[in-house]
Amino acid sequence: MKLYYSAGSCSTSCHITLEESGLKYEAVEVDFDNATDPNVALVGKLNPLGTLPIFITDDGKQLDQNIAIQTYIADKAVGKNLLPSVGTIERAQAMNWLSFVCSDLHKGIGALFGVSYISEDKAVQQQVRSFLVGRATECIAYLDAKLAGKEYLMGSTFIPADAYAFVVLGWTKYLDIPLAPYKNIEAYMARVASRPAVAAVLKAEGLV
Ligand SMILES: N[C@@H](CCC(=O)N[C@@H](CS)C(=O)NCC(=O)O)C(=O)O
Repeated sequence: MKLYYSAGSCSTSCHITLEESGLKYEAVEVDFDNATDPNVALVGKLNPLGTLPIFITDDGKQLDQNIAIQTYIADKAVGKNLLPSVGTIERAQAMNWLSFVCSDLHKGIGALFGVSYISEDKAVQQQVRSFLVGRATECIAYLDAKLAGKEYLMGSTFIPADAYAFVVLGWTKYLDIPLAPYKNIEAYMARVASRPAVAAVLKAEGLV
């Protein structure tokens, strides 16, 4: 299995799930800040949308959406309990979290990176930013409330959505959105960061 990732982006969550899985994999860095990195051109060829993650299975099939990649890895990691069994309500709840993180949290927080591309006018940027911060903090506050009394999103078991939420919530430090008011999230971030697989991936991607 091969994962193309860029350090600290949403693809880092697939990297974490791979590391948690204990399966054999190759992680290939794509440096979007370096136009001469041949992997940047390769990404454009493999995925016309130009986005990561890109994941290649052992038999050469491609997946390029976080939810599908994370689910595939978790299902392959038999005995690791990364996702509940297919057909159970717990499975649906874990997928519910993966969907929330992908559609609401990721896109809610991630949209803030695009503010300066919308207009050069600072007043417009400020208006757009406050609109987007409103939506992002709604998702963050929702998550904080849901984490009350829990170690992870599903309770005491770590799931791929935890890897994904951890990575996306980490972007807030670049976006001037303080997490300090969200005590459950603060404790959750430290808890996830202390997992050996997470620490190994942060080190491998040069993020610590
Ligand atoms: N719908 C895709 C979205 C993936 C996505 O937004 N990837 C971002 C990184 S977080 C990306 O590769 N953006 C291109 C860039 O940074 O140039 C998924 O859920 O996997």
